[in-house]
Formats: sequence, structure tokens, C-alpha cells
Amino acid sequence: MLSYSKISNPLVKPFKTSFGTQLSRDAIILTYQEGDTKAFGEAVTDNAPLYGYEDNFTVLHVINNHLKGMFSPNMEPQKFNAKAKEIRGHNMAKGALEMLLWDINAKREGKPLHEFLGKSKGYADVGISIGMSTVEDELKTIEDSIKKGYRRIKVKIERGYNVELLKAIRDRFGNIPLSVDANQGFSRDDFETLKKLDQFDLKYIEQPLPLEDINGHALLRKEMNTPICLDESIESVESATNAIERGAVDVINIKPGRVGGLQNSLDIMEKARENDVKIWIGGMLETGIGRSFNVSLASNSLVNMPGDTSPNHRYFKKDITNESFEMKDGRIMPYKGPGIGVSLDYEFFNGVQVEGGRLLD
Ligand code: OSB
Ligand code: MG
Repeated sequence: MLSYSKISNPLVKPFKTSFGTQLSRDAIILTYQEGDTKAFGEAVTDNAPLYGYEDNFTVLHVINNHLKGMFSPNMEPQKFNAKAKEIRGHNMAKGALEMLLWDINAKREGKPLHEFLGKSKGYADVGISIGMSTVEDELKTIEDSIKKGYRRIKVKIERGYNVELLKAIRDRFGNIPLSVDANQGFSRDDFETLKKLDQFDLKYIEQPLPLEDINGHALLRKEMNTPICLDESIESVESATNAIERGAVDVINIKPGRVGGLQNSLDIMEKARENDVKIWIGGMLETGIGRSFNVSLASNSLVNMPGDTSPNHRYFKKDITNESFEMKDGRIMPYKGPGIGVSLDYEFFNGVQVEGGRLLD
């Protein structure tokens, strides 16, 4: 049986980006049960379409009315992808089902997902993504993150909140591995401001311009020394190829939820590496379920920069999974159990569930 639950779990701290402030992780969790085996999926959407055009409501609508008829628990993820291609867009809905299929298939083989995916290094290098706050508060968080061993610090920026923040960070912490994420917050009129960021020797600037503006990123890339990283703009192998061919990108932040799942992620990763574009695995404040998919993919040897896959406790006082990731020397190891290797803490899960129902018998 396939069912869904919508949960709302408060974040330990509000997460502010150029597109808004998230106070809780409001997620759609998919559960498939077959005998004693349970498999899971998670859509990376939120209640509002602020990061991309999908939200929790469109995900449920698209799964219920368009995708579930194409889905069978007995198929391989690639087969599902081939059928789901008929439906335009809606990668986050597709990704939730596709990842569920990876979990089912890995569990049938009795293998942990990172091994089932292949080319695993057995660990993922971890960076932290810090939401906007006051400069003083961010400096405190950064100090704490460096002590914890994070391998890269990423701060969120927007118009009017960038140069001063970065000056303060470089003054206090010197040459730490640092990057910025604008979440589409700038436009082609802001190139002079953006060029000022070159002085801070950043690893990259992530998604400075609107996601549609591939040409704009190519123009900016010619004017800036800071490498350009794309997140929201990369939705498929085709959009990755387009961005590469237009000279718009140095680094890609892959989120399996955003590109329709793990197979598309692997294909984009291959394409990027063939073209000397660097790769890391991002996050969307996922619960322990989505997080385990991300960590499994981040362990792949095609990944060559630290990603946004912090341990669960960085986001939640209590997560819905019984297992939680630990970081040691800035690294996280995927779980050893079959598939994504997590079980749900049902007492807690039921407490944070706000809605639920059956999708398929
Ligand atoms: O742009 O990478 C992003 C969170 C929600 C939506 C978009 C983004 C983010 C993050 C946090 O940066 C990454 C994480 O720690 O999960
Ligand atoms: Mg981003």
C-alpha cells in the first residue's frame, strides 16, 4: 500500500533566505508498505511555491491525478522516469516517487542505497548553509560551525545584505572556505554590486539571478572572477547541458528532489564532470527521510565539493526518524541498513502529522 502524510515539524531556528522565512519543515512523506518492508519518499516542497513553482498542494495533486497511474512498486526507477516524462515539469512530485522506488529496489537487494547507487566513497563531505540573521548572530553561528568541523560555510545574501556581512566574516575568520547563496535575489541591474563580491575570494556565488536567466548568468560569469553555481536553474540534464554550453556555470548544486530524482541527478553529475563543472549535493531542510537520500547521493565519487547535508539536529529538536546522522571531521556516513536505512519514530511522527491518506492499495 502507498500512502502519504503531511507533517509539520518546527525548525530549531527560523531559516531566512531572499525568498522568505521558513519556521517549520512542512513535508509530504510517502510510505510504501509490503509485508514487513517499508519504503519511504519525501517531496522537497514547502507550503508555498517560493523556491520553485511547486508546493505541497501541487505535489499531492500531481501524484494523485497524474503520476500514481504510472507508478508500480515493482518497477525500476528508470522505467518510472520514462513514463513520467509525459507529464511536464513537476520534478518534485516525480522525485518523491522516483526516490521511493530506489528505496524499494535497494531494500529488495538488501543493500544500503549508497552502495546500490554505485561508486560510493562511503562518506559525504559536509558544509553548512546559514540563514540570514543579524551579522553578529551569523558570526556566532559560523564560529560554532567551524568548531564543529564543517568543511564549507555558506551564507545567504540578498540586495542590501552582502558586502558588509562578508567583510565581517573575512575580518573575523580569515580565509575559511566560504560561499554565498542569493536564491535568485538579484537582477541584471545588480552586476556592479555583485562584482564587489569578487574581493572576498568565495568558492562560488549560488543562483544570483532568476532561474530562467541562463544568459544572464553567462554574462555575469564573464564579468566576475567568482565562480557561478546554479541551483534553481538546473532542472534536468537538458537545462544542465544548456547552461554548460552557454558558459553560464562553474558549479552545480544538485538536489535530487528538484531534478526529479536520483537517476536524473546521476545523469547531470556525469554530464557536469565531463565538462569540468564541479558538483555538490544540496538540501531543502529535509526530514531524516529526504536527508538519507541526499547523504547517499552525496557519497558518490562524482561529487567533488562539500554539500548542504548537515546532521538532523542542526534543523530539528526531534526528527521523525529514529536514526540521526552524526558528523565527524566534517564528514557524514550513510546508514548501513538496507535502502535509506531509517525507521520512523511513530509516536513523534503521529504527533507532527497534520494530514494523511491512502494513494494506492
Ligand atoms: O537554496 O540551497 C538552497 C533551503 C531551502 C530552500 C533552498 C535552499 C536551502 C538551503 C538549506 O540553503 C540547505 C540545507 O541545509 O538543507
Ligand atoms: Mg541554493
